Amino acid sequence: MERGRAQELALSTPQRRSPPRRTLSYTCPKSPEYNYGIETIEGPKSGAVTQLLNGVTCPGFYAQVDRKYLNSKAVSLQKIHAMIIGMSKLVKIVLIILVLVVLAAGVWLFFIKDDDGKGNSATSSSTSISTTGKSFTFANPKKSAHYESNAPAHGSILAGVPVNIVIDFNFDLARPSSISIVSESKEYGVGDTAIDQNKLSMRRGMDSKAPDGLYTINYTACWPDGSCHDGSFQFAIDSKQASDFTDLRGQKEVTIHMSDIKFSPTNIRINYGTKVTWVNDDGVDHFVNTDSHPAHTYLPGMNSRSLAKNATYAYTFTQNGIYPYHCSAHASTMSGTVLVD
Ligand SMILES: [Cu+2]
Repeated sequence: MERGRAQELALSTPQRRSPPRRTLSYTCPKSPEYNYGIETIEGPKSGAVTQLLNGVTCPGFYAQVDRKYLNSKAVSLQKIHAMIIGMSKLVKIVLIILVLVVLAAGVWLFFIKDDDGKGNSATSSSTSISTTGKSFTFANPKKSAHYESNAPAHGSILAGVPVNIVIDFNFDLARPSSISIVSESKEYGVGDTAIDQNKLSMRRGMDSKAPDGLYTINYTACWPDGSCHDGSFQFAIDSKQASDFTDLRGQKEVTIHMSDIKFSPTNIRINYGTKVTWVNDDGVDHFVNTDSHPAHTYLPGMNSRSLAKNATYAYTFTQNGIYPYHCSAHASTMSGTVLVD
């Protein structure tokens, strides 16, 4: 330490006691020959500025030390420290609880927001009314990991029994993935669940004599690493809706026009073995694509190529059931249904 100008002060953290104490190590600048050594002062308070030590005064120095002490960050922290130490136990507990409540609220808000984003809440439902006035209440679907779409669509009310249930994913499926089709505790799935060749869809046939009602599809999707995830969705069958379909039964061949961005007639009823031909009357290209969109997996063999103006496409129906389809170029507005019985 350089004598004469040394004004070093080492402030050590006070021990846990009240009032706080400080320890100062200093040298009097005006009388460098006197090293006062270490002195402990009760404080901080400005009243301590002029002290007599060993009978020698060091005017101004105490005031300087005291000001530095009061203005320093160390003092600010010390004040907070002292305040906390000085608090009653009850106040401390209340403060801790307050901090925990704020943290918990933050976490809760974060996860609620996350759930909304996924639309994956199982707590709400929606009600739909069929064309015959029958009402069905559908629970919110539960989407498994890697889920993309399914056919028939969740919440749809069908005029006939689906020929199969298809669920699409964005990851390779593996055994033992499975689909269950249940109405009023009875299983209507037929045969084993099959994984498509591209491994992105799985399907299961359905009992063609399944009655009207609400159906719940519970599925387990498994991946090559052996892990599995569950999901579910619902649809309903109200066969009386078939009376609203254009009845083309008794004809071996029928025609559907693609006109003004619509399938016309939109919903048709035909017999088993009938050949349906679609004709594009519009200036824009159309498609015949089975649901869902854009997977088109309900009945891949029924999907057409792109159909330009005046192009035609034909498909012969050889299985009873309902066939929901759409044009993938106008998926949101251009759809139709074929009912075979
Ligand atoms: Cu189209």
